[in-house]
Amino acid sequence: MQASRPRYGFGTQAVHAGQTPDPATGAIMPPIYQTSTYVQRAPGDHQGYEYARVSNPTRTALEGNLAALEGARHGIAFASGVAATDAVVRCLRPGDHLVASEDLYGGTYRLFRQVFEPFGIHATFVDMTDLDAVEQALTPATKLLWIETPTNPLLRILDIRALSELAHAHGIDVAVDNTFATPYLQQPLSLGADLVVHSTTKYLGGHSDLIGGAVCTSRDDWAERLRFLVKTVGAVPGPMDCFLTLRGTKTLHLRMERHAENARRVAEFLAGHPKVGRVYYPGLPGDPGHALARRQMRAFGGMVSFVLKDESLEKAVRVLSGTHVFALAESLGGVESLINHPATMTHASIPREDRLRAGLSDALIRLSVGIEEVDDLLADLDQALAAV
Ligand code: P1T
Repeated sequence: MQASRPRYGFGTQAVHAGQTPDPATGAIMPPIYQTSTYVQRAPGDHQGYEYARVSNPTRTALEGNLAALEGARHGIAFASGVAATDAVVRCLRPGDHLVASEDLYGGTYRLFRQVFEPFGIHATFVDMTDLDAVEQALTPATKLLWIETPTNPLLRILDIRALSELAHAHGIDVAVDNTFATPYLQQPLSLGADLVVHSTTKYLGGHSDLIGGAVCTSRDDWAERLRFLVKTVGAVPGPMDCFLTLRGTKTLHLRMERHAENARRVAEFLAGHPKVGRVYYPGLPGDPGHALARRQMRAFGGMVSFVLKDESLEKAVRVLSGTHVFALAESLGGVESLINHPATMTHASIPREDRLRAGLSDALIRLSVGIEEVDDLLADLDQALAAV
Protein backbone atom coordinates (compact mmCIF):
# COMPACT_ATOMS: atom_id res chain seq x y z
CA MET A 1 0.00 0.00 0.00
CA GLN A 2 1.34 3.39 -0.97
CA ALA A 3 2.05 5.48 2.11
CA SER A 4 0.79 9.06 2.04
CA ARG A 5 3.41 11.68 1.18
CA PRO A 6 4.80 13.28 4.33
CA ARG A 7 4.57 17.07 4.68
CA TYR A 8 8.06 17.39 6.09
CA GLY A 9 11.44 15.87 5.32
CA PHE A 10 12.87 12.91 7.22
CA GLY A 11 14.99 14.89 9.72
CA THR A 12 12.07 17.16 10.63
CA GLN A 13 9.78 14.15 11.11
CA ALA A 14 12.46 12.42 13.20
CA VAL A 15 12.63 15.37 15.59
CA HIS A 16 8.94 16.25 15.77
CA ALA A 17 6.53 13.57 14.54
CA GLY A 18 4.17 12.18 17.17
CA GLN A 19 5.02 14.91 19.68
CA THR A 20 3.37 18.17 20.65
CA PRO A 21 4.24 20.30 23.70
CA ASP A 22 2.53 18.94 26.82
CA PRO A 23 -0.85 20.74 27.04
CA ALA A 24 -0.72 20.88 30.86
CA THR A 25 2.70 22.51 31.22
CA GLY A 26 4.15 23.34 27.81
CA ALA A 27 7.00 20.84 28.37
CA ILE A 28 8.60 20.50 24.97
CA MET A 29 9.57 16.86 25.54
CA PRO A 30 6.87 14.22 25.93
CA PRO A 31 6.52 13.46 29.65
CA ILE A 32 7.32 9.95 30.92
CA TYR A 33 3.82 8.93 32.00
CA GLN A 34 4.90 6.51 34.72
CA THR A 35 1.42 5.29 35.55
CA SER A 36 -0.50 2.03 35.33
CA THR A 37 -4.01 3.48 35.21
CA TYR A 38 -6.02 6.66 34.50
CA VAL A 39 -8.84 8.16 36.56
CA GLN A 40 -12.26 8.27 34.93
CA ARG A 41 -14.85 10.97 35.66
CA ALA A 42 -17.69 8.45 35.38
CA PRO A 43 -17.59 4.85 34.06
CA GLY A 44 -16.47 5.11 30.42
CA ASP A 45 -15.95 8.87 30.67
CA HIS A 46 -12.15 9.15 30.29
CA GLN A 47 -9.58 11.07 28.26
CA GLY A 48 -8.67 8.29 25.84
CA TYR A 49 -6.58 6.27 28.28
CA GLU A 50 -7.99 3.56 30.55
CA TYR A 51 -5.20 1.17 31.48
CA ALA A 52 -1.50 1.31 30.61
CA ARG A 53 -1.22 -2.20 29.11
CA VAL A 54 -3.59 -0.95 26.40
CA SER A 55 -2.04 2.50 25.92
CA ASN A 56 0.18 5.12 27.49
CA PRO A 57 0.75 8.68 26.22
CA THR A 58 4.56 8.32 26.07
CA ARG A 59 4.07 5.14 24.03
CA THR A 60 1.51 6.92 21.81
CA ALA A 61 4.10 9.61 21.04
CA LEU A 62 6.69 6.97 20.10
CA GLU A 63 4.18 5.08 17.95
CA GLY A 64 3.29 8.27 16.07
CA ASN A 65 6.95 9.03 15.52
CA LEU A 66 7.81 5.55 14.21
CA ALA A 67 4.75 5.45 11.94
CA ALA A 68 5.73 8.80 10.41
CA LEU A 69 9.31 7.67 9.80
CA GLU A 70 8.12 4.50 8.02
CA GLY A 71 5.41 6.37 6.07
CA ALA A 72 2.81 4.18 7.81
CA ARG A 73 -0.71 4.89 9.07
CA HIS A 74 -0.09 2.86 12.25
CA GLY A 75 2.85 2.32 14.58
CA ILE A 76 2.59 -0.25 17.37
CA ALA A 77 5.31 -0.50 20.00
CA PHE A 78 6.36 -3.74 21.70
CA ALA A 79 8.60 -4.71 24.61
CA SER A 80 11.30 -6.11 22.29
CA GLY A 81 12.01 -6.87 18.66
CA VAL A 82 11.16 -10.54 19.18
CA ALA A 83 7.87 -9.55 20.86
CA ALA A 84 7.02 -7.55 17.70
CA THR A 85 7.91 -10.56 15.51
CA ASP A 86 5.90 -12.85 17.80
CA ALA A 87 2.82 -10.62 17.49
CA VAL A 88 2.95 -10.66 13.68
CA VAL A 89 3.26 -14.45 13.48
CA ARG A 90 0.57 -14.92 16.16
CA CYS A 91 -1.87 -13.39 13.65
CA LEU A 92 -1.48 -16.59 11.58
CA ARG A 93 -3.39 -19.78 12.42
CA PRO A 94 -2.34 -23.39 13.01
CA GLY A 95 -1.76 -24.99 9.62
CA ASP A 96 -0.51 -21.74 8.08
CA HIS A 97 2.95 -21.55 6.57
CA LEU A 98 5.49 -18.77 6.25
CA VAL A 99 8.58 -18.42 4.10
CA ALA A 100 11.58 -16.63 5.61
CA SER A 101 15.03 -15.73 4.40
CA GLU A 102 17.59 -18.38 5.36
CA ASP A 103 20.04 -15.77 6.63
CA LEU A 104 18.35 -13.96 9.51
CA TYR A 105 18.66 -13.12 13.21
CA GLY A 106 19.13 -16.33 15.25
CA GLY A 107 16.39 -15.35 17.69
CA THR A 108 13.87 -15.04 14.85
CA TYR A 109 14.83 -18.52 13.63
CA ARG A 110 14.45 -19.89 17.18
CA LEU A 111 11.03 -18.25 17.57
CA PHE A 112 9.76 -19.68 14.28
CA ARG A 113 11.20 -23.18 14.86
CA GLN A 114 10.86 -23.70 18.59
CA VAL A 115 7.77 -21.67 19.52
CA PHE A 116 5.53 -21.59 16.44
CA GLU A 117 6.27 -25.00 14.87
CA PRO A 118 4.81 -26.85 17.90
CA PHE A 119 1.64 -24.77 17.45
CA GLY A 120 1.37 -25.85 13.81
CA ILE A 121 2.68 -22.70 12.11
CA HIS A 122 5.42 -23.91 9.81
CA ALA A 123 8.39 -21.98 8.43
CA THR A 124 10.55 -22.69 5.39
CA PHE A 125 13.88 -20.88 5.12
CA VAL A 126 15.17 -20.10 1.61
CA ASP A 127 17.78 -18.00 -0.13
CA MET A 128 15.60 -14.99 -0.92
CA THR A 129 18.12 -13.56 -3.37
CA ASP A 130 16.73 -16.34 -5.63
CA LEU A 131 13.14 -15.45 -6.58
CA ASP A 132 12.58 -18.88 -8.17
CA ALA A 133 13.56 -20.56 -4.88
CA VAL A 134 11.07 -18.35 -3.05
CA GLU A 135 8.29 -19.19 -5.54
CA GLN A 136 9.03 -22.92 -5.23
CA ALA A 137 8.81 -22.69 -1.43
CA LEU A 138 5.26 -21.27 -1.55
CA THR A 139 2.41 -23.66 -0.75
CA PRO A 140 -1.36 -23.14 -0.70
CA ALA A 141 -0.96 -22.66 3.09
CA THR A 142 1.64 -19.87 2.80
CA LYS A 143 0.32 -16.68 4.41
CA LEU A 144 3.43 -14.61 5.09
CA LEU A 145 6.81 -13.78 3.56
CA TRP A 146 9.35 -12.80 6.22
CA ILE A 147 12.13 -10.67 4.77
CA GLU A 148 15.20 -9.33 6.54
CA THR A 149 17.33 -6.97 4.42
CA PRO A 150 20.22 -6.40 4.80
CA THR A 151 20.31 -9.88 6.33
CA ASN A 152 21.88 -10.64 9.70
CA PRO A 153 24.80 -11.39 9.60
CA LEU A 154 25.71 -11.90 5.90
CA LEU A 155 24.36 -8.51 4.77
CA ARG A 156 22.66 -9.91 1.69
CA ILE A 157 20.30 -7.49 -0.02
CA LEU A 158 16.81 -8.79 -0.82
CA ASP A 159 14.60 -7.14 -3.42
CA ILE A 160 11.62 -5.90 -1.39
CA ARG A 161 9.67 -4.72 -4.43
CA ALA A 162 10.12 -7.94 -6.43
CA LEU A 163 9.42 -10.18 -3.43
CA SER A 164 6.31 -8.15 -2.53
CA GLU A 165 4.98 -8.44 -6.10
CA LEU A 166 5.60 -12.19 -6.08
CA ALA A 167 3.91 -12.63 -2.69
CA HIS A 168 0.92 -10.46 -3.54
CA ALA A 169 0.38 -12.36 -6.80
CA HIS A 170 -0.21 -15.41 -4.55
CA GLY A 171 -2.33 -13.53 -1.97
CA ILE A 172 0.51 -13.61 0.59
CA ASP A 173 1.34 -10.70 2.92
CA VAL A 174 4.88 -9.40 3.35
CA ALA A 175 6.71 -8.40 6.53
CA VAL A 176 10.14 -6.75 6.39
CA ASP A 177 12.41 -6.68 9.42
CA ASN A 178 13.94 -3.24 8.82
CA THR A 179 16.20 -3.28 11.89
CA PHE A 180 19.51 -3.20 10.00
CA ALA A 181 18.49 -0.53 7.48
CA THR A 182 16.19 1.72 9.59
CA PRO A 183 13.56 3.90 7.86
CA TYR A 184 16.25 6.49 7.12
CA LEU A 185 17.95 4.12 4.68
CA GLN A 186 14.94 2.19 3.37
CA GLN A 187 11.15 2.37 3.64
CA PRO A 188 9.71 -1.07 2.91
CA LEU A 189 6.06 0.04 2.78
CA SER A 190 6.85 2.33 -0.15
CA LEU A 191 8.35 -0.73 -1.91
CA GLY A 192 5.18 -2.80 -1.47
CA ALA A 193 5.55 -4.51 1.93
CA ASP A 194 2.52 -4.78 4.21
CA LEU A 195 4.34 -4.68 7.55
CA VAL A 196 7.64 -3.31 8.84
CA VAL A 197 9.09 -4.84 11.98
CA HIS A 198 11.84 -3.33 14.13
CA SER A 199 14.06 -4.14 17.01
CA THR A 200 14.15 -0.56 18.33
CA THR A 201 16.89 -1.83 20.66
CA LYS A 202 19.27 -1.16 17.76
CA TYR A 203 19.64 1.96 15.59
CA LEU A 204 16.29 3.56 16.49
CA GLY A 205 17.13 3.65 20.19
CA GLY A 206 20.72 4.04 19.12
CA HIS A 207 22.49 4.10 22.50
CA SER A 208 22.44 0.47 23.73
CA ASP A 209 20.37 1.43 26.75
CA LEU A 210 16.98 -0.20 26.13
CA ILE A 211 15.13 -3.21 24.67
CA GLY A 212 12.18 -2.48 22.39
CA GLY A 213 10.33 -3.41 19.22
CA ALA A 214 7.71 -2.06 16.83
CA VAL A 215 5.48 -2.90 13.90
CA CYS A 216 4.44 -0.23 11.39
CA THR A 217 1.74 -0.78 8.78
CA SER A 218 -0.80 1.09 6.68
CA ARG A 219 -3.09 -1.97 6.66
CA ASP A 220 -5.97 -1.25 9.03
CA ASP A 221 -6.80 -4.96 9.32
CA TRP A 222 -3.28 -5.83 10.49
CA ALA A 223 -3.17 -2.85 12.87
CA GLU A 224 -6.45 -3.91 14.43
CA ARG A 225 -5.22 -7.49 14.99
CA LEU A 226 -1.90 -6.28 16.41
CA ARG A 227 -3.56 -3.81 18.79
CA PHE A 228 -5.83 -6.61 19.99
CA LEU A 229 -2.68 -8.66 20.77
CA VAL A 230 -1.07 -5.71 22.58
CA LYS A 231 -4.12 -5.50 24.82
CA THR A 232 -4.57 -9.24 25.21
CA VAL A 233 -1.00 -10.58 25.38
CA GLY A 234 0.61 -7.44 26.77
CA ALA A 235 4.23 -7.43 25.55
CA VAL A 236 4.38 -3.65 25.94
CA PRO A 237 7.34 -1.34 26.55
CA GLY A 238 7.42 0.83 29.67
CA PRO A 239 7.16 4.62 29.35
CA MET A 240 10.83 5.22 30.21
CA ASP A 241 11.96 2.98 27.33
CA CYS A 242 9.50 4.71 24.99
CA PHE A 243 10.97 8.06 26.01
CA LEU A 244 14.53 6.83 25.42
CA THR A 245 13.58 5.42 22.01
CA LEU A 246 12.02 8.77 21.07
CA ARG A 247 15.19 10.53 22.18
CA GLY A 248 17.09 8.14 19.90
CA THR A 249 14.98 8.65 16.79
CA LYS A 250 15.53 12.43 16.93
CA THR A 251 19.15 11.90 15.79
CA LEU A 252 18.61 8.81 13.64
CA HIS A 253 19.35 10.57 10.35
CA LEU A 254 22.61 12.07 11.67
CA ARG A 255 23.80 8.84 13.25
CA MET A 256 23.01 6.71 10.20
CA GLU A 257 25.07 8.96 7.94
CA ARG A 258 28.08 8.56 10.24
CA HIS A 259 27.53 4.81 10.79
CA ALA A 260 27.43 4.32 7.02
CA GLU A 261 30.46 6.48 6.33
CA ASN A 262 32.53 4.77 9.04
CA ALA A 263 31.37 1.32 7.88
CA ARG A 264 32.40 2.10 4.30
CA ARG A 265 35.89 3.04 5.51
CA VAL A 266 36.11 -0.10 7.67
CA ALA A 267 34.92 -2.34 4.79
CA GLU A 268 37.45 -0.79 2.39
CA PHE A 269 40.23 -1.19 4.97
CA LEU A 270 39.36 -4.86 5.54
CA ALA A 271 39.01 -5.55 1.80
CA GLY A 272 42.57 -4.29 1.29
CA HIS A 273 44.08 -6.15 4.28
CA PRO A 274 46.34 -9.12 3.41
CA LYS A 275 45.00 -11.31 6.25
CA VAL A 276 41.33 -10.74 5.45
CA GLY A 277 39.34 -12.98 3.09
CA ARG A 278 35.82 -12.13 2.03
CA VAL A 279 34.28 -8.88 3.27
CA TYR A 280 30.48 -8.68 3.37
CA TYR A 281 29.30 -5.10 2.90
CA PRO A 282 26.73 -3.99 0.30
CA GLY A 283 28.57 -0.69 -0.15
CA LEU A 284 31.57 -2.40 -1.76
CA PRO A 285 31.20 -2.20 -5.57
CA GLY A 286 32.04 -5.93 -5.91
CA ASP A 287 29.41 -7.04 -3.38
CA PRO A 288 26.63 -9.15 -4.97
CA GLY A 289 23.98 -6.89 -3.39
CA HIS A 290 25.59 -3.59 -4.39
CA ALA A 291 23.46 -2.64 -7.41
CA LEU A 292 20.19 -3.53 -5.68
CA ALA A 293 21.25 -1.74 -2.48
CA ARG A 294 21.96 1.40 -4.54
CA ARG A 295 18.38 1.32 -5.82
CA GLN A 296 16.68 0.28 -2.61
CA MET A 297 18.67 2.09 0.09
CA ARG A 298 19.82 5.66 0.69
CA ALA A 299 23.19 4.43 2.02
CA PHE A 300 24.63 1.01 2.85
CA GLY A 301 24.34 0.93 6.64
CA GLY A 302 26.69 0.40 9.55
CA MET A 303 27.16 -3.39 9.63
CA VAL A 304 30.19 -5.16 8.15
CA SER A 305 31.04 -8.88 8.31
CA PHE A 306 34.23 -10.63 7.26
CA VAL A 307 36.30 -13.80 7.46
CA LEU A 308 40.05 -14.18 7.69
CA LYS A 309 41.76 -15.57 4.59
CA ASP A 310 42.16 -19.11 5.96
CA GLU A 311 38.79 -19.03 7.81
CA SER A 312 40.53 -20.31 10.95
CA LEU A 313 38.20 -20.29 13.95
CA GLU A 314 41.11 -20.06 16.36
CA LYS A 315 42.49 -16.94 14.65
CA ALA A 316 39.00 -15.42 14.43
CA VAL A 317 38.63 -15.87 18.19
CA ARG A 318 41.95 -14.05 18.67
CA VAL A 319 40.73 -11.09 16.59
CA LEU A 320 37.40 -11.10 18.49
CA SER A 321 39.27 -11.00 21.80
CA GLY A 322 41.94 -8.56 20.65
CA THR A 323 40.12 -5.31 19.92
CA HIS A 324 40.03 -2.42 22.41
CA VAL A 325 37.62 0.11 20.87
CA PHE A 326 35.30 -2.54 19.37
CA ALA A 327 33.68 -4.24 22.39
CA LEU A 328 32.92 -7.98 22.16
CA ALA A 329 29.15 -8.13 22.63
CA GLU A 330 25.85 -9.15 21.05
CA SER A 331 23.56 -6.46 19.60
CA LEU A 332 24.26 -3.60 17.21
CA GLY A 333 23.19 -0.13 16.20
CA GLY A 334 24.47 1.80 19.21
CA VAL A 335 26.83 4.76 18.97
CA GLU A 336 29.72 2.53 20.13
CA SER A 337 31.40 -0.10 17.94
CA LEU A 338 30.81 -3.78 18.71
CA ILE A 339 32.43 -6.98 17.46
CA ASN A 340 30.47 -10.25 17.53
CA HIS A 341 30.92 -13.94 16.71
CA PRO A 342 27.59 -15.07 15.19
CA ALA A 343 28.32 -18.82 15.38
CA THR A 344 28.67 -18.82 19.19
CA MET A 345 26.70 -15.70 20.06
CA THR A 346 23.80 -14.19 18.09
CA HIS A 347 23.21 -17.18 15.78
CA ALA A 348 24.11 -20.08 18.11
CA SER A 349 20.45 -21.20 18.20
CA ILE A 350 20.54 -22.05 14.48
CA PRO A 351 21.79 -25.66 13.99
CA ARG A 352 25.31 -25.70 12.53
CA GLU A 353 24.23 -27.52 9.33
CA ASP A 354 21.61 -24.83 8.67
CA ARG A 355 24.12 -22.06 9.33
CA LEU A 356 26.64 -23.58 6.95
CA ARG A 357 23.97 -24.17 4.30
CA ALA A 358 23.07 -20.48 4.51
CA GLY A 359 26.75 -19.58 4.03
CA LEU A 360 27.43 -18.57 7.64
CA SER A 361 30.96 -19.78 8.43
CA ASP A 362 32.00 -20.63 12.00
CA ALA A 363 34.83 -18.13 11.47
CA LEU A 364 32.63 -15.17 10.46
CA ILE A 365 33.19 -11.95 12.42
CA ARG A 366 30.43 -9.29 12.50
CA LEU A 367 31.06 -5.63 13.24
CA SER A 368 28.56 -2.99 14.27
CA VAL A 369 30.50 0.09 13.28
CA GLY A 370 29.83 2.97 15.65
CA ILE A 371 30.14 6.72 15.25
CA GLU A 372 33.60 7.12 16.82
CA GLU A 373 36.58 8.64 14.96
CA VAL A 374 37.09 6.27 12.06
CA ASP A 375 40.89 6.40 12.30
CA ASP A 376 40.66 4.96 15.81
CA LEU A 377 38.44 2.15 14.52
CA LEU A 378 40.84 1.31 11.68
CA ALA A 379 43.85 1.36 14.03
CA ASP A 380 42.02 -0.93 16.47
CA LEU A 381 41.25 -3.50 13.76
CA ASP A 382 44.78 -3.17 12.39
CA GLN A 383 46.38 -4.05 15.73
CA ALA A 384 43.97 -6.94 16.34
CA LEU A 385 44.74 -8.38 12.87
CA ALA A 386 48.49 -7.86 13.35
CA ALA A 387 48.34 -10.14 16.42
CA VAL A 388 47.14 -13.22 14.46
O1 P1T B 1 16.68 -8.12 20.75
P1 P1T B 1 15.30 -7.71 20.30
O2 P1T B 1 15.01 -6.28 20.52
O3 P1T B 1 14.24 -8.63 20.80
O4 P1T B 1 15.32 -7.82 18.69
C1 P1T B 1 15.43 -9.02 18.01
C2 P1T B 1 15.97 -8.80 16.63
C3 P1T B 1 15.10 -8.73 15.57
N1 P1T B 1 15.52 -8.52 14.30
C4 P1T B 1 16.83 -8.37 14.03
C5 P1T B 1 17.26 -8.16 12.62
C6 P1T B 1 17.77 -8.41 15.06
O5 P1T B 1 19.06 -8.26 14.74
C7 P1T B 1 17.34 -8.64 16.40
C8 P1T B 1 18.31 -8.73 17.53
N2 P1T B 1 19.63 -8.94 17.13
C9 P1T B 1 20.72 -9.03 17.97
C10 P1T B 1 20.63 -8.96 19.30
C11 P1T B 1 22.02 -9.21 17.28
O6 P1T B 1 23.08 -8.99 17.89
O7 P1T B 1 21.98 -9.56 16.08
